[in-house]
Amino acid sequence: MNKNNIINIGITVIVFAGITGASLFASPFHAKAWDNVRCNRNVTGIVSDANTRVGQTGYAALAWDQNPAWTAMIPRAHWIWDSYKVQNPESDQTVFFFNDLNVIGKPAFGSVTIAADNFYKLYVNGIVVGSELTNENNFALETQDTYNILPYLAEGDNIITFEVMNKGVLGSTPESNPAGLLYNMKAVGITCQAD
Ligand SMILES: [Ca+2]
Ligand SMILES: [Ca+2]
Repeated sequence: MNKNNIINIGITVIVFAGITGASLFASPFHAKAWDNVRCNRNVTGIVSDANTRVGQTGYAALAWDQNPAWTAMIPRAHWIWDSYKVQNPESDQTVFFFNDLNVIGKPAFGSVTIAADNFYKLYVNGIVVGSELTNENNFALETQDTYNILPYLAEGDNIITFEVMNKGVLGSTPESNPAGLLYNMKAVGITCQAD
């Protein structure tokens, strides 16, 4: 509820919403707003799993994740790909993954942590905010990456795109040359309202 307190020589008159002090009292009275503003911190957190979209219509598969070199760690996230195991490990393959990051209120924080086998580009609302296109190892704890995406976030839904490339290796198998994406993304939005 909106409250305007009018203070005059020790007498306090409370004027409720819908009646303005200025219209009721002439000078020397002054209407002053004393509204309490209450703000909420709205946290959104999403990890990679089978709800991540792939291509135009599909959804990600939980990927074969038994490669001992995959030491990247993102709590609650699952390794995903467009199939359980790589179909053609001898050929380069690029897969586009999509997810929505909803920011409730004014963006105040945003981050994405990503691990990938092998290369990747990270987009927020169509803008590249990070990539690793030369070092093929992005699947270890030491080589996973975290990006500040706050400057690219808008209030409401934001589209996060992961373009991930598995590097083809001649003579390899799905087990010796696996592919995968592991991520989390977090956002905080601030909403405020007057009591
Ligand atoms: Ca990296
Ligand atoms: Ca690979």
